[in-house]
Amino acid sequence: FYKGHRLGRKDFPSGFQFGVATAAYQIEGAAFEGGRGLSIWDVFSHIQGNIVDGTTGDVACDHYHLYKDDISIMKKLGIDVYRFSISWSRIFPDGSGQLNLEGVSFYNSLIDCLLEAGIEPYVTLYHWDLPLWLENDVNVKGFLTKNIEKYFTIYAENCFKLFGDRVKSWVTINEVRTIAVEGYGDGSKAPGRCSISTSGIPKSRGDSSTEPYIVAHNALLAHAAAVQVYRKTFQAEQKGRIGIAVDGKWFEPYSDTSEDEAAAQRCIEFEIAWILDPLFGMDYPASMRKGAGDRLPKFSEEEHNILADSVDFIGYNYYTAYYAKHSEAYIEPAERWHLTDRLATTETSNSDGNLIGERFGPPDLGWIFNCPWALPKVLKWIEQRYGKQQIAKIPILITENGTMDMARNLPSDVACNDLKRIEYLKATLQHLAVCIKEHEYQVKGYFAWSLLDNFEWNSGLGCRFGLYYVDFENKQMRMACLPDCFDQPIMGIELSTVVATSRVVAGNLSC
Ligand code: GBH
Repeated sequence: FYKGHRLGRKDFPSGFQFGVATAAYQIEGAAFEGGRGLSIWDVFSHIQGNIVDGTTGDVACDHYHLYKDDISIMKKLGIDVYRFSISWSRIFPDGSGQLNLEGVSFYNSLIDCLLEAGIEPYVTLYHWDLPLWLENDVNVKGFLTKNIEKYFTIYAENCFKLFGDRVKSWVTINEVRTIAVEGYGDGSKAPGRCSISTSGIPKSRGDSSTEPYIVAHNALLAHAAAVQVYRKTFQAEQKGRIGIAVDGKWFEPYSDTSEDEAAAQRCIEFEIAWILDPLFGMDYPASMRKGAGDRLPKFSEEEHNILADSVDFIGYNYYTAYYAKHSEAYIEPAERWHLTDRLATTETSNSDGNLIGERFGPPDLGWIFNCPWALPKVLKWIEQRYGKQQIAKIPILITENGTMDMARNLPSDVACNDLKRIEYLKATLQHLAVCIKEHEYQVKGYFAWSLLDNFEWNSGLGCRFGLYYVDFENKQMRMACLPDCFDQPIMGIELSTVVATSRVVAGNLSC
């Protein structure tokens, strides 16, 4: 099947949707324009040492100004759906409760243009850029208190009201796990809280042994509350669907001992099931109750019930796999809580010395080991844990998938002929096509991460994931860099396509 086969839409079920994904802070720029208020990422990215290359999202891809050009290149890609996020602080810049109409009109125009181009919008309400006023409010403290639920619900309700006539697919929160672990566990992402700074970068003090669990709990409840509002007030009339996007790596056992096999299961539970179990009507995984004890919050019966019925679909962001090795070594939990509690370390090679997957770029950089084969394993694991019947009711979408090449910060001609990444995306899609066909997994769509090279959070602008290269030194010029990644007719991109500048392709649209 793989050799010489030209992958196309025919290899996927009818109605399967292809798209690309982005997030507001990573692409929009215009951080201080259009009445936008600050978010925790504006503060975090401006603190020296937080972003590896010292860049910020102040301008990023300047999508705020170039969005029409971007819709033109999306049209060229031939995608069905576009997943983007709304910047909460563009809608509610401060605590006054006043809508920022300039922000509203930006998203109105983006949505209208997409629809005109025949592309369906998939909107993420929260992709990590919490309004600063909510982080600083002592009664809210970002996601550290349950009060975030009230504010998230108000924000979500306004988005449904403003955009729900045209937006039919909503993702509440992107990657509760990453928010919790990287924002409050190791402090590598905003708000950068952790107990002990391992990198020498000053981080705001937090308690990493408890905060990630509290934050994930509050984020789940905020998600469920927003869904309730949608269900009660909007869904019948607007006829849309609402879900969440989760992440979590796949884990293979480090060796074939039963100890390491159990360790791999625990790791999957601490990443994927942590968030999915409550959404499928279960408590947090038993392994987490055991590992974290009283530090893991409990659900009231009401909360449990609300969560159990809070998704129309599950978005899964697939990136990588690791090996898991059993370990009882005590590591100060305040520092490395997630390793200690799950009694396992993560390894990149197994006991035979085999690397889990290839890494692109310099040998010691980047967290992604390219394992296209692991995506079907995750899908199978999800189906086995939650049951075929449940999954038939709650379909899955691959809401992100992609890879970076840390050496790709190169002149555009090299950067635009990124054969390794082309192979990776193709391989992942082939694995997906085969497993959907053979096992009838209910996967309804696939979004490549990302449309453009963008502000890759703490890895900065030098870490490039785009189907389109962005020249950050030269007016954020866009260039097609994966011309053959989706063989026709999947996304309809032509081999010879090199979009010289985004300006050239703009103008196809009348919006
Ligand atoms: C996604 O997160 C995000 O949704 C998206 O915004 C982002 O651009 C994309 O990934 C690419 O990174 O080993 O310390 O470097 C995926 C979840 C976030 C989990 C980064 C691993 C790196 C940890 N991943 N994290 S580290």
